[in-house]
Amino acid sequence: MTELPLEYTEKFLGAEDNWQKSQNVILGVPLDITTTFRPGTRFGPREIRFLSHSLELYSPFQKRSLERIDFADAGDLMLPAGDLQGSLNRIERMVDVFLSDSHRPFILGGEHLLTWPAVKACLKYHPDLVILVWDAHGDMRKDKDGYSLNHGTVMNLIREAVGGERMYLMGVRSECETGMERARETNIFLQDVLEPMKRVREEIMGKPVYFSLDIDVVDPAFAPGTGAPEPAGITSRELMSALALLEDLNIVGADLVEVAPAYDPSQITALLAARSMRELLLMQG
Ligand SMILES: [Mn+2]
Repeated sequence: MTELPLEYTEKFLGAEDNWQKSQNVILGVPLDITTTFRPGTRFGPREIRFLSHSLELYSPFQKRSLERIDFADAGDLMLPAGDLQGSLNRIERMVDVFLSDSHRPFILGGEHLLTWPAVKACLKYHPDLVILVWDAHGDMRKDKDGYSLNHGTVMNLIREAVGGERMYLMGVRSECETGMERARETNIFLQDVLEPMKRVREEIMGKPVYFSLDIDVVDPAFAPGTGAPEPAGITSRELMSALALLEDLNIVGADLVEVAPAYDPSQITALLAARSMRELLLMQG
């Protein structure tokens, strides 16, 4: 495992340490290289894990406890500092290692570009993969200052790989004009997440789904700790209601990205992220 070094961290609430024995695996991916505005997502995984310990193991809504969920925390994937392509390759290989042994990855980011190598690995095992994204931004730029690998191009990279018809983008309220033209080739829903999820749920039921939750889909009032906050987002209650609609979907991989603790002095963003991850994990029971 020297090629894919894992760093020991505090574990997520209720997680086992031996990921080889668990079907569901949390992986921290502190990628923080291409952020265009405020950096700092490399500290996201650590902060989300820390805040997870303020939550209950049990959810009165799902009537399930993390104690009875088969999941482990593999720690953080160590990334070669400053080496973007090397980092992306390592993320893809790690997700591949999980999927090749029937583990289901739940990634804590990190910036949104990490979704690209994670999806690439998933496509090897699930060529009919559906991409479900909740994000304030379309991330549909072709490039940023000439560079095609960026957290603002990630959904365009995926669109070019899988085609827009298998992508469902929800909660979008910010994108450049040409990016919006590309976004219209996907199933894009502006502003809202809950109503679109009610409409789309049956359509994607049974299909292998990669779910990507960018915390900035939530209004900055509830989730200020992120690199590129965008006003007029969904509430934390709407996020929980929308997450409940993921029940019984065939999620083969997921990530939760863009938590940047430096702008989160009250830690509510990391706490909301931890709560979201708890709900996702409880659904795997
Ligand atoms: Mn975003």
